[in-house]
Amino acid sequence: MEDNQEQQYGGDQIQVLEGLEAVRKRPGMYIGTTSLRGLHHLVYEIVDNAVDESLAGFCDHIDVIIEKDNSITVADNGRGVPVDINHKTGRPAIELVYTVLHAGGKFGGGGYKVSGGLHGVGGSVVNALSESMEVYVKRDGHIYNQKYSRGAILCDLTVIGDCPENETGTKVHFKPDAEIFQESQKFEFDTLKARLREMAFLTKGLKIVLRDEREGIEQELTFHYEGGIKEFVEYLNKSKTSLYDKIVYCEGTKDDVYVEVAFQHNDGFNEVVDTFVNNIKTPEGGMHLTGFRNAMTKTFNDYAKSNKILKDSDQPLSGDDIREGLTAIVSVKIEDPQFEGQTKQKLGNTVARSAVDSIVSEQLTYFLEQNPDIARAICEKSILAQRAREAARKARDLTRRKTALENTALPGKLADCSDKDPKKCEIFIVEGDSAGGSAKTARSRATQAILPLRGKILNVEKARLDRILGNAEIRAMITAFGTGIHEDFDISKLRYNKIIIMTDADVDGAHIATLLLTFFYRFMPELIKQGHVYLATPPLYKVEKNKKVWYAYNDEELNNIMLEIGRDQNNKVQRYKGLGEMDAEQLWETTMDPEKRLLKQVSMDDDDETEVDVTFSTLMGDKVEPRREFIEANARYVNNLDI
Ligand code: 28G
Repeated sequence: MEDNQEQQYGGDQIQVLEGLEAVRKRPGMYIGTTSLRGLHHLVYEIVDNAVDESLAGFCDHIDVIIEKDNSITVADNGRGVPVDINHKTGRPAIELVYTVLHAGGKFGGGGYKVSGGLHGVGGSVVNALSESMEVYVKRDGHIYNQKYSRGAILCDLTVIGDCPENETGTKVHFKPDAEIFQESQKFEFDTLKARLREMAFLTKGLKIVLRDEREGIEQELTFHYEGGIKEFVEYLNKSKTSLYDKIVYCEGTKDDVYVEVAFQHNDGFNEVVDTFVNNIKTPEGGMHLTGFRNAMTKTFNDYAKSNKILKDSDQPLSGDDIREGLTAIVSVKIEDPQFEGQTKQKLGNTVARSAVDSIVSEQLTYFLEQNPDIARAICEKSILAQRAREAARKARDLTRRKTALENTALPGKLADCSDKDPKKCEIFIVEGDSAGGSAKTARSRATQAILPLRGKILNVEKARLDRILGNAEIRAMITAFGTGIHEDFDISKLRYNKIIIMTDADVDGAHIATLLLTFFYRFMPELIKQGHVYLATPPLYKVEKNKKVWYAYNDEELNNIMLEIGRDQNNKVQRYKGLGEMDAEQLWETTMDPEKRLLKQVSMDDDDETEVDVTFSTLMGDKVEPRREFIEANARYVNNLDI
């Protein structure tokens, strides 16, 4: 047997399989990108297959291990990939799974991956992009193994041992190919954590264990939610005060679409509705979301009318009114999902709309009848929202810049730039009038605008729309940016290519920056997603020696400077406490001059959105305990802000 294999797979006989050659040539077509994101995608492809085995009803445990050498092991306790000989090809079924490129990948090649009980198509793609991959299967009392490398088969499927008959499962170990993933081959625990947690929420009863074995950073987390998406909603609302105790839950199958919806209102004002198709997030929504919204609007209006909470002569509640403070998960499983829209992240199947609409309408109507207190609480909150929305509409009209002729002036405190080409322009949002003054003097007038803010801006996590839009600082920003907010948002109207937050390098400054980011995230998230938002980094120290000046942006830099120039009693080290301590010239030189300054770009993509939402509501919401936990858990990231 051994000899035989040597003959078959020795040296020059090893060849990359046709099809997998294409994957190595154009990896982007199959995993989107070869950046860090693509690297993590390999793990999801393999885990998806294990989750499919769980959805088929045969697996309730998945282990995901980041090994010491940054390779990955995934193991499940499912039936084990079939090992019997496929009659058409004369090869074991498992070999085909890992060496034949299956039709349709998520990122090209026509058609889309169908997860949800059908076993994904990613095994061969991961093989193609791994310097080594081994698969182990326990089935029929045997342990089988086959090895691959860069899309080639290294040996035939071999029985390497025995096990009890009732022990079954699949284990895949792979090491991503450094030739492909040139940017980095280091897995990030937190990135895997977020996606695996989401997977576990979406697959009730499934236990996923994530373990990091790397030296010095060993850790392990278990995700296991018997309540599934009900617990997902609970998790999203954990930093918020819920309006009622229960989680509303609807589930059913119609026209072969399996529908699951869970929601709960909180006493806040934001709407968080995350939608999924076959466990894949659909950031742009689509038919399932439309069906959900229709059902909510119709059912609550019907209820409010028939229970005399709304009179016939009253304005009906709008969808937005009913969804104020709503946290919801909509998850559908469908045989042949059609993805549409610019980024192919929007569900197109109309059958999903009618399925979600009818299942939610029917079960929600019943729920409201059974829970009149909850029904009333939601209706009353919606009516308050309706009134606030009317007031906000009036306030908002003030923030809409009309045409130049109509003379809705830019805010008085804004020192605008003279160049009218937004691509060349930037705006500094500056903490405090005095720093604002220096910035105005220092700036390059043609392309840099300055908007000073007085004190702390309003915390938008804790205020309703009418109050937020009544706030002068917030109105000034909206008018200055030009884009409008929420559904009025139009990126093509953006008046500055860069929006730069410039605050003191201390705790208050960090707080103000967080308040501003919260506002941008809730009202104009595209500004962040499209990379228009930046943080200025003023220096922490100024060092002077013999009339020469150095600036240090952190303690390490300060040390380096001191080493370079030598410690000497003529050295003068000044610690900047705030922007106000710098004169205009220093501010320009250290923080504003595009040639010398250091800007940090604030980034977020759709993958991060759930976590970003939880983070903002934890940091800015009204519950103290989750915030304390968060700060304790993340304290290592905060570097001595207030020495
Ligand atoms: C540990 C890492 C990832 C998997 C299974 C189980 C079956 C399977 C996987 O079938 C589809 C191919 C050829 C029939 C299905 C076992 C039916 C009966 C399976 C995994 C079905 C592949 N018994 N577990 N694939 N075909 N776990 N975990 O990949 O004929 S993949």
